[in-house]
Amino acid sequence: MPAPASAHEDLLRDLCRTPARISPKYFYDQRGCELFEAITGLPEYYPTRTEMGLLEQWGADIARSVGPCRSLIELGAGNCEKVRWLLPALQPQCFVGVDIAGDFVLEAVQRLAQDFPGLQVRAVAADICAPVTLPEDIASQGRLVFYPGSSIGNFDPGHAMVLLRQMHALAGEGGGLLIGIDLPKDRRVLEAAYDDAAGVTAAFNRNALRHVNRCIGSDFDPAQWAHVAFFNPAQSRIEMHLQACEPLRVQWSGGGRQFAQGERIHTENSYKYPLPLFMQMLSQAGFTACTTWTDERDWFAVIHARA
Ligand code: AVJ
Repeated sequence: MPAPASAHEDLLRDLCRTPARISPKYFYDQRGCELFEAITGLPEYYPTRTEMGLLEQWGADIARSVGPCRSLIELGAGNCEKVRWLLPALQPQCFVGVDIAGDFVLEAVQRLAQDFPGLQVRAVAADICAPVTLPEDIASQGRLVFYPGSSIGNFDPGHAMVLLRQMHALAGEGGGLLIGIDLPKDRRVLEAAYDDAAGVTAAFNRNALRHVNRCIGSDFDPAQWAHVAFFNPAQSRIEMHLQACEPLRVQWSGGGRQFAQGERIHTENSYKYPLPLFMQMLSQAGFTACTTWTDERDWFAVIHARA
């Protein structure tokens, strides 16, 4: 699928910067979605497992905090596995899965509809960076926006604030937000989660180059790029980069550039916000009264905030 014109321009501009960067959204082509699914099952990758445990353990409590919920709207829904833990307790009439990988999420909501008879489902193919337009038949009342997985961590704090305000508007009056955030912790735990022994995260990182090749007709050779992941304590974030193993020239339709040996392309940030700071951000975005659930190690938090 060639990227739309403006996305295409963003990508070319990002590749020509120094240091170059590729937006993390380019991870999620079909193969990237599958690799991310594999990451969520890795022994080192604790976030998904920890968050699912919280949803499973506290589902009834979460449902009480949320109250009546007509439509559950998941942003970055992917394979829609997490919401399975919420549906029995929340009992919404309708589930809307929003994801940049449109075909992937469409198949996932169809599986949900089979497993939860009576649940209406919708799939929306959209980049959640822009305000999301929902299908017209989704009532404006009784909305719960669900943004799990700590995906908010992919955006720098200023951009995260913009997105939280958009989620506040999407939830609407009387609605709410249920969001998962990964918390700061021992850097060895963090770094292992983003540089696993089996090399799945490395494959996921390199796969972005294949996706970019299809989008702009470039000739990146993933084998020439090394996976680099480390915790940046000053910014409280994991950074992922691809590092050129040798001097390279990459060509694309209408351009190209040189990369020196060791030069990096920045592919992802994953911010780890301390809980009190994130609570402040929610309140600045217009949310009130929050309930928080954390695991016994305080590694991950699920937060319900009222719009
Ligand atoms: C999907 C953004 C939450 O930051 O942990 C996993 C993506 N990157 N391993 C994360 C990811 C490398 C993930 N999010």
